[in-house]
Amino acid sequence: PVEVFRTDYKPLPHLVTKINMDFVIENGKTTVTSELFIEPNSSVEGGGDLVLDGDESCVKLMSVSIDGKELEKGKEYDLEPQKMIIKSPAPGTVLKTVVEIVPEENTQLSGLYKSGPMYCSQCEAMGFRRITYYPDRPDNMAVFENIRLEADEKDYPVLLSNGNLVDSGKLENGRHFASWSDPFPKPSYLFAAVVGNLGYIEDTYTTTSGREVKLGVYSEKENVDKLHYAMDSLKRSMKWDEDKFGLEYDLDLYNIVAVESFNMGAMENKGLNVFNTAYVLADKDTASDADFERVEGVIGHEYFHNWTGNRVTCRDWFQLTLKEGLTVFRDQEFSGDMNSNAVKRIEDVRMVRARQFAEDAGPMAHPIRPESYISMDNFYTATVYVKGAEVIRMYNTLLGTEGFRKGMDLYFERHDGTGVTCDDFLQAMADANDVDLSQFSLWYSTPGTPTVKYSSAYDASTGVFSLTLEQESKSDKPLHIPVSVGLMDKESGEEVVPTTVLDLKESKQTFEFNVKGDVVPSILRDFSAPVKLMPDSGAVDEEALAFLAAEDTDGFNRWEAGQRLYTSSIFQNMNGKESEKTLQYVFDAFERTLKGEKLDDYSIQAYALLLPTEATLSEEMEIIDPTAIHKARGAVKQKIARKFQNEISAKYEELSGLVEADGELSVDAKSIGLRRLRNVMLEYLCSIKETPEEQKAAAELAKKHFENASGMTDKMAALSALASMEGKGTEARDWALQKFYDDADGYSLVVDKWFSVQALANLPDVLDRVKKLTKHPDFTLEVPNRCRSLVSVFTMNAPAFHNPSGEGYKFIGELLVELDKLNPQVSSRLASSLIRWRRYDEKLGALMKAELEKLKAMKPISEDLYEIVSKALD
Ligand code: B3K
Ligand code: ZN
Repeated sequence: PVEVFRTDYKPLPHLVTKINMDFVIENGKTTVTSELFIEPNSSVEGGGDLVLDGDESCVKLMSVSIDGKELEKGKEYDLEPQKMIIKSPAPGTVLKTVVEIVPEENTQLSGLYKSGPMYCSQCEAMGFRRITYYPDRPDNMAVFENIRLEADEKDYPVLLSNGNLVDSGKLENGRHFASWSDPFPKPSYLFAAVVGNLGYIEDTYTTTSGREVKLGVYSEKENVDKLHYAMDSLKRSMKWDEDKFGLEYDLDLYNIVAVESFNMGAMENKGLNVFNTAYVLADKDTASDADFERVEGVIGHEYFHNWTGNRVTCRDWFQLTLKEGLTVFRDQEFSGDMNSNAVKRIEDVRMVRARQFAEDAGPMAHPIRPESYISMDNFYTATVYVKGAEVIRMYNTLLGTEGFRKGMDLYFERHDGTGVTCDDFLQAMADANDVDLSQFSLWYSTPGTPTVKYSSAYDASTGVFSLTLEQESKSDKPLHIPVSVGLMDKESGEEVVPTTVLDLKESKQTFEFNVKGDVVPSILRDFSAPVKLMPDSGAVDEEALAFLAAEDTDGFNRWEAGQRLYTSSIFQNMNGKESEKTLQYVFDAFERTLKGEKLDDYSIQAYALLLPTEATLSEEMEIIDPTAIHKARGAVKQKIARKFQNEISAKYEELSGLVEADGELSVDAKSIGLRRLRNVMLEYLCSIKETPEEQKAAAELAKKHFENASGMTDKMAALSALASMEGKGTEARDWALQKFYDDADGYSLVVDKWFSVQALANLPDVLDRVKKLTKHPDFTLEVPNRCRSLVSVFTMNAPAFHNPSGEGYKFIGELLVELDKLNPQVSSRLASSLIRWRRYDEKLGALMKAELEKLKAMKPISEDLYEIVSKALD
C-alpha cells in the first residue's frame, strides 16, 4: 500500500478538457468507449507523459487509439495495474479507449455496479477509475459533453446521467439509448449514471431570477409513494440557499435517485444526486421523526454541495473539509431554520462529543485537513465532516453572520469553476472582512481535542470580575479560540453581561468585566468552539451548575449545565462516592425541567431530561470502562425514575392527551417535540423493572404504547423498551418483535430497524441473538444498510460488544474476514470499532488488539482495512 502526502501535491502536466462516453450495457458485460480531449496544462512547464488512472481489477482494456490508429504497447503507451501512461501526447490529442467492465460483479459498490434491479454509479473519491481510464483527481475538470447510455428498453426504461438530456431513441433488438450533456466542467468524482426500471415523481421550482427547474425523484417502482417528503425538502433547500446565501440552481434539471445498496448516505453528482434509500424514502407508517429529519438534512446537504463542492470544488483530496465541513455547516443551519435552531444545536453537539471526540482520541486522529492517506475513503470521517463544520461555525462566530456572508460571496467571486484549497477559503474570509486569520489557520493542521481550563475571581472592592482561560492542544502555538461568555448575577439571576465572544489567542489570558455584584459565568455558550471546557481546579462547582441549569438565559448552556450535573452524579456512583448533595442538585434540575419551568420547547425539555449517552460519558474517562459506565448510568436513571415515578406517569398521561389531540401525524417541530418528550417519559417508566410486578407493569405500558403508536417514532420507542425486557416482560417482547417484523411486510428500511433494535437490546444473551440473526434469511453482508443495521449497530451496544469474554470482538473480527472480500469501504468502517484498544483496560485492550493482529495478517487484505488496522497497531 502506498501512502500519499498532502505536501507532495503537483499539478497535472496535461488536462482532459472534454470527454465523450458511450456505455453499452448488456447482461454481464458493459462496454465503455471514451474519447478524451487532451491539452497541455498552461500553468505547468515541460509537458511529459499523460498518466491516466485505471483499476485493472475492474476495467479490462480492449483498445486504445489516437485518430483511429491503435497505439503500440511499450512504445506509445504503457499499462500498469493502476494506470495507463500515454507517452508525450501532442496538444489537441483525442485519445480513444474501449474497456469492458462487469457491474454485476462489483460488490465494492464503487464505480458502476448493480443495486437490485438497477445499474448505478458511485465515483467519489476514486471510483471513476473503475469505469474507464482517466485522470481521476479533482483538479482535472472537464466538460462531459456527450454521455450516451444504451440498454435493453424493457428492463431498463430509465437512462440518466448528469446535465441535460440531448437525445434519445429506440434501437434494434428492443434496445434504446439516451445522450446527456453537462455544460459545467466537473471533476470525474461528480460523474453519475443510473439505468433501471424506475418510478418517479416530478415537480418544478422557479428560481428567484426566473429559471424554471424540472425536479425528479426516482426510486424502485413500489416505493414512489414514499418520495414526497424528499421532493418537498428539495424545494425548501433551493429556497433556503437563495434566501441565506443568494445561491441559485444552475441547470434546467435536478434529479435524485434512491438506491438500496449504497456505501454511505448520498452523493452530490452534478444534477443527478444518488441517495441511499434511507435518506430519501419516508412516509408516516415507515419513517420515524428522526428519519424525516435526516431526509430533510441530507437532501439539503447534497443540494448545497452544488455550490460548495461542485461549482467550487477541492483541488486535491486533502482539502475535503473545504466542501464537507462547509456543507455540513450549511445543512445544520438549514435544518435549524426549518425546525428549531436550539434543538439542532444540542443534537449536533451530542454528535461531536460522542463521535468526533472519540475519533480524535484514538489512532485515527487527524487534523480536519489530513496530512496523508492510504485510502482516501477512510477520511470521510467525523473529524473532516463535523469538526470541519465546527471550524466553519467559528468563522461565523468570529465574523458575524454578515461578515461570514461577505466572505462566502468573495469566495465564489474568486473561485467559481475551479478546484481550490482550505487556505483559499480562509483568505477569502479574511480579505472580505479585512482581518488577519493566520492564527486561526492552525485549526486546519491540529489534530486532537483542545482543552480550555477556566478559573474566575470577583473583587467586591472594585466590582471587577475576571475570567482566566488557559488552552492546551496538540499545536505548538496557541489556537485562536472564540469563547462565547455571558454573566449572570448571582443574587437576581439576571443576565448582566449578554453573550460576548472572547478571542482566546494566547495560552493563558484573563478577561475582565465590570459588574455590580458577584456573577456566575456561563462559558462556551452555544458550544462556540470544539473544545473540552473544564474548571482549572479540577473540581466542578456544582452549585454554579445548578444555578445555570435553572437560570441560564442561553438555552444551550442551560441544557449543558444539567448534563454536567448528571455526569458528576454518574461518576460518583461509579466510584462508590455518591454525594447526597449532588444527587439533590440532579433531582432539583430534573424536577424543574419536568415541570417545564423556563422551557417552551418540548424537544429541549426532552433532551434536558435525558442523561448523557454512554459514548459521551466514555470520553470523560482516561481508561474507558464500558460495563461500569453502563451500570452507573443505569443506576442514576433508576434513582430518578423511582423518585419521580408519579410525576413522570402523570406527565406521560398529560402528553398522551396532547399527542392524541394533535390528530393526524405531522412532522413539525412541535409535534416531534411532543412525541420525543413522551417517549423519554416512557423510557424512564420502563426502566423500573426489578420485581415481577414491575416487569409486568412496564411490559404492559410499552405494549399499549406500541399498539396505540401514532407512527414509527412511537412504535420504535415502545419496541426498544420491549426488546430489553425479560422475566414477566418476555412474552410482550417476543410478541412485539414478531408483530413489528410481520407489519414490515418485507420493506427493507423497516426490516433494518427490526435488526437494529435487537442488536441494541440490553439482554445478557444479546450476542447469541445477534449471531443467530446473521443466519436470518433477510440478513446479508452485501447490502450495506442491512449489514450495518445488525453488525455495526451491535458494536454500539457497549456493554455487549465490550463483554469481558472478548466474544463480541471475536464476532466482529471473524465477520470482517468475510466482509473485506466483498466491500472494503464497509469493512474498514466496521473495523473502526476495534481500533481504540489503548483506551480500555489491559484485558479488554489485549483482546481487541488480538483481533486487529489477526486481521493485519490476513491475505489478501484491502488497502482500506489495512490502513485502519495498521494505524491502530502502530
Ligand atoms: N460526498 C459524498 C461522500 C462520498 C464518500 C466516498 N467514500 C457524500 C457527501 O458528503 O455529501
Ligand atoms: Zn457532503
